[in-house]
Amino acid sequence: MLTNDTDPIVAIATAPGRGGIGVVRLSFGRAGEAAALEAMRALCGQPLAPRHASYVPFIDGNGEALDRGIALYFPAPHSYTGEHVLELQGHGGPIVLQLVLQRAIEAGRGFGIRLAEPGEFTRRAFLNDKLDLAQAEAVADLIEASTEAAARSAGRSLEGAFSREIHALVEDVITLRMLVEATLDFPEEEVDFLEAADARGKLARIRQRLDTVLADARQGALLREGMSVVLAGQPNVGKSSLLNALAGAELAIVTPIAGTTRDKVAQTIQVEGIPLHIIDTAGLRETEDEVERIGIERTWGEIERADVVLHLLDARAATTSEDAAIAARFPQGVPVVRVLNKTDLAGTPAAVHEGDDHAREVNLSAKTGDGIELLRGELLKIAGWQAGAESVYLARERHLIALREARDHLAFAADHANQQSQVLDLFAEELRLAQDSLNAITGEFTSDDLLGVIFSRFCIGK
Ligand SMILES: Nc1nc2c(ncn2[C@@H]2O[C@H](COP(=O)(O)OP(=O)(O)OP(=O)(O)O)[C@@H](O)[C@H]2O)c(=O)[nH]1
Ligand SMILES: [Mg+2]
Repeated sequence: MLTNDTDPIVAIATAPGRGGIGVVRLSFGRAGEAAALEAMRALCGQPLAPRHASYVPFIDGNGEALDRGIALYFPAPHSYTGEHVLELQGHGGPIVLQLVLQRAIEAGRGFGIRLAEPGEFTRRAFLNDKLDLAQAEAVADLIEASTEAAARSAGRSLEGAFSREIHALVEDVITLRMLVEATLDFPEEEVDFLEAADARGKLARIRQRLDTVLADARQGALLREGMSVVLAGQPNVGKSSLLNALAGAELAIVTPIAGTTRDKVAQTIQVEGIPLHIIDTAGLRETEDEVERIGIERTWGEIERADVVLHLLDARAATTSEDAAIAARFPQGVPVVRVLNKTDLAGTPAAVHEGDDHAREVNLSAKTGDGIELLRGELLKIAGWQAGAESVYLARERHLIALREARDHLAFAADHANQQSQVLDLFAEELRLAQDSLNAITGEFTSDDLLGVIFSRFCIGK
């Protein structure tokens, strides 16, 4: 849907449900100050001093108080959206907030107010240069953060840490581009140019810097998205026991009966702030049982989608042809960790090592918990997590894609610079493309479609 970015808008800004305080927010768009004054008179019975907390009744059409609370008026441009904004902080009940909202719509009919769409306040903040696109996304990520690490790194992005890195990279690319473009006008100097201006050295430093940003951003994306870890193996090897051990709760049913788990059981756990989506599945074997067969089909479906597969085996038994057949069906390119479970029965110590085929192997006991730490460590390693990385900022898949694009363009530029017949205009073109990719992150040049996608995922009122 096409939004008009200048309409006056209103929404309940606090979460649905009951709470101490509930906020109704109005942003007046093109209707501006006149509309703000009209709304203040209609809703609060008086004009309000800018940025002062006024304790007033919120009144209905008959002058009766619906609620009483704090009203705040933020004249443009010093507001969240950059427009004239009125905030009514009343009591946090769903009905009373609905009444205040309806009253705001009624009072704003004259100047065309409408309900805000999801993320529309933040979209305006972006359009009015209050936030860049990466910061606007960080607002949503901060609200959605499910771990402390994710919240802290979203906070850093919102403060502009990520955007500053991107801007610094763009600045460096621009400086190099200016050098090149200037030389393009004097073709006879082309050959000397790369030497004289240390263009190759400059490019190499930019590429190095970009790699660091990309590594940090990858960590950030991990904090946001997490990793799905599928437990697979023959019946009775202890998959459900391992899920329970990792989660620290009796989530899945554990019995000595082979074929206990039929349907998948999933639980998200946090390891060093990284969400790991652990999925316990039906044991893999030939079966006549219709229900179990469907469960096994689903197991394979989960394995196809996994970021990591934990192949569980019994530490007491030699690897069987069934185990080999299971391993052969694992999808290419997905990391697999072999977990040799029940070390307490096998009488072997907990350990982690590399198997004959270079796959990682962890010996542990889901029952005693011995070795579970080693498995957590392996999972973090696969995730590429660097412990103690303080500077991580929350990033999204979109940012990673743009950073990788920029990295590739810079690599092409380096190729051009290193060829015998240095093709300066191609060198310049790759730099320009790299700059475009970086700019897309902060939203300097971003299509309307992308904005629509990004902001529609926000909650209403934000
Ligand atoms: N001693 C010991 N017993 C274990 C261990 N892990 C699992 N078990 C036992 O092995 C049996 C099977 O465990 P489950 O966790 O249900 O195995 P599963 O792989 O989920 O089995 P299915 O759901 O049938 O595929 C249960 O009796 C568990 O108590 C372990 O580390 N040590
Ligand atoms: Mg099970």
